[in-house]
Amino acid sequence: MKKLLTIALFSASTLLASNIEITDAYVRATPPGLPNSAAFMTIKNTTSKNRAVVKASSTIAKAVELHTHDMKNGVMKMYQVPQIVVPKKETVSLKPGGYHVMFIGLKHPLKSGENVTFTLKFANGETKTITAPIKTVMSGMNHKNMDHSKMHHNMKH
Ligand SMILES: [Cu+2]
Repeated sequence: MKKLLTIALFSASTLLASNIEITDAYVRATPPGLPNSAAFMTIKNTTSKNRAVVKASSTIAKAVELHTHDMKNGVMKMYQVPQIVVPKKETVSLKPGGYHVMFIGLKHPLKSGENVTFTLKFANGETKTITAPIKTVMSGMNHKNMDHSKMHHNMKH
């Protein structure tokens, strides 16, 4: 456990050194049998050049892809994108319903409280290895519970 923490701290300091800062990274926990998951994070580009994530990789899944969501004919669809651009001096958020790093064909279920390590590759050849915690993200919420006051109430528990 101590070794893991050291590695996490080391990679955090490495991230700061290169003017691309990755924060708030987490990976969605999966119930047994669900073969896919996704990672979300904030990517800040403090340089004066546009940067782009062009590839993601990890040993936890058979394939790792860069994805986004978009409305098509009134339906939210998820699809692969060739890159995620982080414009100079800007921040891009990878979040549910938007850009995400998709893990396809997980080798085992992702349990809340554990970590996932994955690597992002940028267009300039730079790579970032991130160790992110696995978190339970509310999903598949029953439509009957979409009333906001009820939702708020449910979230307190
Ligand atoms: Cu996806």
